[in-house]
Amino acid sequence: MGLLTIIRKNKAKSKEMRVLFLGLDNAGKTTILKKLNGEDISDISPTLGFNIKTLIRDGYTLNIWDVGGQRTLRPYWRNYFESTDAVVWVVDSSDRMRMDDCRQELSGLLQEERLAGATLLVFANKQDLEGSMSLEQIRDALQLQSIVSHRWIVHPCSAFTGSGLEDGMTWLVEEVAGRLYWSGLTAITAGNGGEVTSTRSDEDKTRAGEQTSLVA
Ligand SMILES: Nc1nc2c(ncn2[C@@H]2O[C@H](COP(=O)(O)OP(=O)(O)OP(=O)(O)O)[C@@H](O)[C@H]2O)c(=O)[nH]1
Ligand SMILES: [Mg+2]
Repeated sequence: MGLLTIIRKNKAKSKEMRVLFLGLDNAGKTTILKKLNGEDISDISPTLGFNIKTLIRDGYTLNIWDVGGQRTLRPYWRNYFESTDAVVWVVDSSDRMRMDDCRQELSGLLQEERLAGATLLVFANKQDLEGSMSLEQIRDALQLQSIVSHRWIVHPCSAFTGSGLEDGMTWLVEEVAGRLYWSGLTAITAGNGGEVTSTRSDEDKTRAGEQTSLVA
């Protein structure tokens, strides 16, 4: 029995996934996680270390690490890379000024060897804010289409309204499960491009007045 088969069998038994929530400070990582967990989101402070949350989705246990994104804390991100199945990169879609910083940090992250196999979900958060960047603008600003090393998706959401959160996580779980547990059935090749989806609420769509679905 090959090593990969043994790893898959063990993973299949536990049905666990390790997910890392990263992104610049103020992006909304902690708020998203609290919203997903049904907690109060009215009083959230910047994360100075990390939070761990366990969510159950589609029969899988997601062990989620939410690490503070302030510049001085970013060098510590690497302490959390080991055995990561998926990275959720959270973006403040209204923070145009720091989009280039955001691109650089993501680009550096994707070069990490220990994250080589990880699936990437980009959450374009704060879509409830007037003037937030569209999915296409975020895809272009972060140069997502040049990513060939990871399977990725960019997904709109709002931690405030909750829109898009569950859809994004559903994609993530299916994607990781397909790769880790059912790879014999689902052929997913690293580097085969990504997708831009839009599942914004009708209200958001109306406000944005733009296209609602795009596949790259
Ligand atoms: N309007 C709006 N504000 C949001 C949303 N999500 C988060 N925020 C606000 O953005 C601020 C930062 O949210 P956090 O969840 O602390 O951000 P973070 O990414 O965890 O930040 P660090 O812990 O510093 O890395 C808070 O004031 C939140 O209330 C959203 O979807 N819409
Ligand atoms: Mg936080």
